[in-house]
Amino acid sequence: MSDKAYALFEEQQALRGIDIAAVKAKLKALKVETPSWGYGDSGTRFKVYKQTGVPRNPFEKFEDAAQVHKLTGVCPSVAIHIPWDKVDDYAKLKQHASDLGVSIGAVNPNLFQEDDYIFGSVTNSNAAIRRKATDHLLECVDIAKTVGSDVLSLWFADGSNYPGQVDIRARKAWMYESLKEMYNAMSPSMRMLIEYKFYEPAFYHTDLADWGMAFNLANKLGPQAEVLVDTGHHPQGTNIEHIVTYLLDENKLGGFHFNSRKYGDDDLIVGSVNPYELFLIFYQIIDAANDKNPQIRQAADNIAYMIDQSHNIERKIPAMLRSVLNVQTQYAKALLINLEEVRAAQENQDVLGAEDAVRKAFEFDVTPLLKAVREEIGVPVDPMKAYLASGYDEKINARGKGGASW
Ligand code: LRH
Ligand code: MN
Ligand code: MN
Repeated sequence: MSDKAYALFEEQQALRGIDIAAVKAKLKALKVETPSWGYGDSGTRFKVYKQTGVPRNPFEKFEDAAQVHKLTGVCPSVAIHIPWDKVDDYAKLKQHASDLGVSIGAVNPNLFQEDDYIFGSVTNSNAAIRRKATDHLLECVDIAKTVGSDVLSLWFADGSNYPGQVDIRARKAWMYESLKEMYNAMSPSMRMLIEYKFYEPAFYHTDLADWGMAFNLANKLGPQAEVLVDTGHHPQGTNIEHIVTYLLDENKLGGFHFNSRKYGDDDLIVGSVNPYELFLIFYQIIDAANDKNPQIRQAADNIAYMIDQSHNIERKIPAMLRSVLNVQTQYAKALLINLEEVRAAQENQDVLGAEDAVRKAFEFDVTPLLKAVREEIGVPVDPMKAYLASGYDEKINARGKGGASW
């Protein structure tokens, strides 16, 4: 890295009233969880592509995830999805993770993989299937206890394809009943993050279709239930940063599933299509983290940042690295917003001044800053380059084809 580039950057930011030491501390504190399924084979409803070198089991998924952490220093935990990551001995998986320098993060129950759930899981009109689904949720609470995870991430594919197909109100009650049972089984340090999606795989109605429904459910369940915002789960044009801000202010923003999209739930590399949206999300979070009210500040510091992507056509590990670097870049840019300048413009009802105060932070090149931070935490200044030069991507080809799907 050129020290000159960084010196110039620091000087430029100091002149704008930005405390670079504070910005660096924030960047070092940002942690991004990667998903086990992002290392496996995936595809569309038309085809799952089989790549060479894909992990054959959850243990190998952790080995790949550990590479991402080793090179970036900011991905110390890995989300698991059960039964995609089902193993006989979860304590062994926990030990394996810890030997690799990472830990098990969010535990995601999976209630969309079996034929039994064709008409729904926790909202199925058949009580026996609802029981089975709820038992799986309880099993996941136990797994979380075994692996020492405090986060349970819930997403339901439940919904219907045609008007009149189901009793929407009955299903709403069943959803609550099931989640309440799970909620009661959680230990006090655990959080239940409730994810929503407006459509897919159900095309007429989805039982948890938007943030309002997830928010209402979380409120009814109690303080340990919060909302999970997956950036790909909204209708086109939705102001996601507004939803984020609203939830933060209500102390109900649990976390994110970051990914990028152009059309539907595309699960593309985060920040690849819409970096400004990601930047604006971070702007709102940073603004809340600087609020006068300590409760809002605490809410902003307690967000679980997770990636949720499917790398259908990309090499998995470089795709994950790219994602993490993109998140860091947009967070770094948002940290350069002079919040006092924004506030002053807002007070003067200076529309263009306020917009300018936000936008101009986006326009800085934060490469020298990120390189300096990486140097300080002892990881390669260019993690992608380091990975490609490491030989790991060639080494894993020995696994052959036919690894785990998702
Ligand atoms: C659903 C979803 C949810 C699942 C994951 C694999 O679209 O975003 O988070 O758990 O994808
Ligand atoms: Mn998701
Ligand atoms: Mn999704």
